Parts: sequence; structure tokens; C-alpha cells
Amino acid sequence: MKSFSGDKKTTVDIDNLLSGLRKGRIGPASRIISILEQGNADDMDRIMDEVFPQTGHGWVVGITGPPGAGKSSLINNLIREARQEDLKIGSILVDPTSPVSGGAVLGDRIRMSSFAADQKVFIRSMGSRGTLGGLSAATLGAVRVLDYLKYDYIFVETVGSGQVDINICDIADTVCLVLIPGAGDAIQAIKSGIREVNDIFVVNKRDRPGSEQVVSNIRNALEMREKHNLDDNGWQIPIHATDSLLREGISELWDSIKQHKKTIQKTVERQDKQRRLATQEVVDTIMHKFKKEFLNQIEEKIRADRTIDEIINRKKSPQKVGNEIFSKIVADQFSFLQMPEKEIIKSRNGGKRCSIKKP
Ligand SMILES: Nc1nc2c(ncn2[C@@H]2O[C@H](COP(=O)(O)OP(=O)(O)O)[C@@H](O)[C@H]2O)c(=O)[nH]1
Ligand SMILES: [Mg+2]
Repeated sequence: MKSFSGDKKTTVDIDNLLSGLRKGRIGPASRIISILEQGNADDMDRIMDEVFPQTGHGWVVGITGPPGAGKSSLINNLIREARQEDLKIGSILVDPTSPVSGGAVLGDRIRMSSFAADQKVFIRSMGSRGTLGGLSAATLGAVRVLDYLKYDYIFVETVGSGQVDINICDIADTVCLVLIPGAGDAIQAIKSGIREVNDIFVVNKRDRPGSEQVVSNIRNALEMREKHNLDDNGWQIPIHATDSLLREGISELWDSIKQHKKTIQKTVERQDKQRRLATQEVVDTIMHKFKKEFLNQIEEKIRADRTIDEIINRKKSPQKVGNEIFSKIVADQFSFLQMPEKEIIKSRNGGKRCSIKKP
């Protein structure tokens, strides 16, 4: 297998792939997504510099919920609906690398293979390994690659989990929470679904007993919410009961997704959300650089300074020492051992003292 990391060839490879992408080719897009998955920040920077300015076309639909709820089956059906309108559809399935997903991924492959010959459908699964179990920067990168290629709707399937660095609610324009009857934690999921500004509820497997109960639980919870006046952008959260096997309730769900797009596309809330995401990404980029460039040095410096002795001798707590060093960094009094990356560092005193360049 070809390696994309580290060497000079990488730059050439990426350049070639980007030029393929410019021609709208799928092969290079797929390989670019693989590069993003490898998580090299420089590659990511290079690719996004090219891709990002040409994005903003695609509508990102997050399909989230517990494993086995039928998310992939629903997406499969939604793609069918969208294809009847000749829309170009991308789909990214984020596999949580758990034993449960092994079989599901195989199922996905079989289901999705029905679109193999369709040039206007792109389906890709991405691992979430190496991240905190949910979405990674690579997922967002992949969404942007598809957006660049003018996919009209991009479905992102994720297993609903709370603590992730980039949440599906941050990156999706429309979030559908998929629940099923008989799952013990349904009420809890409903509550957090509402809290996290879920846009559409789906109760899949409506062929199973108890689905009406789940629908009415959601309805009750939503009514409570409305009484507390949390509705702001004029969108009334719908609840769709679906059967993905018999394809029932799917076209209504698809209509709701399109309606949601129409309703919120030009709202201030959407702009605010985009600003929040952009801010978070900028901060993440800085943090990443900061960790890479400074943390090792700070650690070495602490070791060399015998600062730790004060902790071992119970003179100071680790927290106090940490806070003192942090204050020194902020006050520009902390000397690093070596010169970190040139462009963000200014040197003084013959290169011995370095600090983050002030804006
Ligand atoms: N009875 C029933 N089974 C369904 C329905 N939708 C999906 N399934 C089945 O549920 C299992 C999990 O579906 P899948 O789409 O892989 O769920 P995901 O893990 O949420 O993506 C599969 O065996 C599907 O065939 C439905 O509406 N009714
Ligand atoms: Mg799935």
C-alpha cells in the first residue's frame, strides 16, 4: 500500500490528487479522504486550503442514534428518494470501531452496493479510531471534499454519543435523531435529543410493538419544550415513524429534511452556528499547533528545572507549579529550550528566550 505520510512524495501526490479533484473525479476524492483519515495536520491544511473556499453548496444531514436503530437503512432509503429528484448525494458512515459495528458495516456494504453504478451517489465509511469515539476533523474534512464536488445533500451517519470533540450537531445543518421502540433509554435519549437542538425525530422500526409509545413520549417532551418557549427559528420539530424495510414513512421524512433546509437556510441561527464551528476549528488548529510545538519543550524544561522537586518535597502542589508556569508563559517570562516553529515564534536574547508572537 502506498504511504502518504512524511516524505516529499506526499506533496506531489496531494497536488496530483487535488488536480484530479478539480476535474470532479471521484477516485482522487476518495484518496484525499483517506489522507485526511490519517490525521496528518500538514496534509489537512494543504487540502483544506484548496477545498474550503469552494464549499458552501451541500446541505449536511446528520443521522444519529444508537447502533442498530436503522440509520444506514434509512440513509439508503433517503438516497433513493433524493435520486428520484436527480440530486447528487454523498454519504459518510462513521464506524465506531466496536465489535457491534463489524456486522453492521458488512450490512452497509451490501445495502449500499445497490448504488455502485450510480455516478451521483458517493458512499464512504470512515473509522472513528484515534478520536474520542465520535466525529473527527477528518469527517468534517470529508464532508467538505464532497461539498467541493457539489453534492447537494451529504448524509453523515454517527452513533449518538455525547462527549466528542466535534459533535454532529455542530457540523450538520439538519440533525435527525433515530430511535426505536424497546430501547430502555429512549426517554433519556429524547431529552438529550431535544436539548441538543435536534431538528427531526425518527422512530424507526415502527413495525415493532411500542413504537406509538415512543412517538407519544417524544411528543410530550416536545410540548413541554414549547411551553418553555425554546422554539426560536420557526421550525416545528416533526416526528416521523418509519419502517425502513417496507420503506414506509420515508418520503415524508425526506420532505421534512427538505423543508427544514428551506426554513433555516437563511436564518441568523444558521449563520451563528457556522461562526461557532469556524471559531472552534480555528481554536482547534491553534491548540494542535500549540501542543505539537510547545508541550514537549515545556515538559523537558520542567524536568531540567528541577521544578518537580518542589512538588516531591511537598513545598508546592502540582497545580500551583502548573499555574505558576502558565503565568510565566502568559507574562512572556518562560524560556524554552529550543526554538520552535519560526513563523509563530519570535526570538530574543540570542534565540534562548522564545515566546508566542503577540498579535
Ligand atoms: N423490523 C425492522 N428492522 C429494521 C428496520 N430498519 C432497519 N432494520 C434492521 O435493523 C438492523 C440494523 O439496521 P442498520 O441500518 O444497520 O442500523 P444502524 O446501525 O443504525 O445503521 C438491520 O438488520 C436492519 O435490517 C425497520 O424499520 N424494521
Ligand atoms: Mg449503520
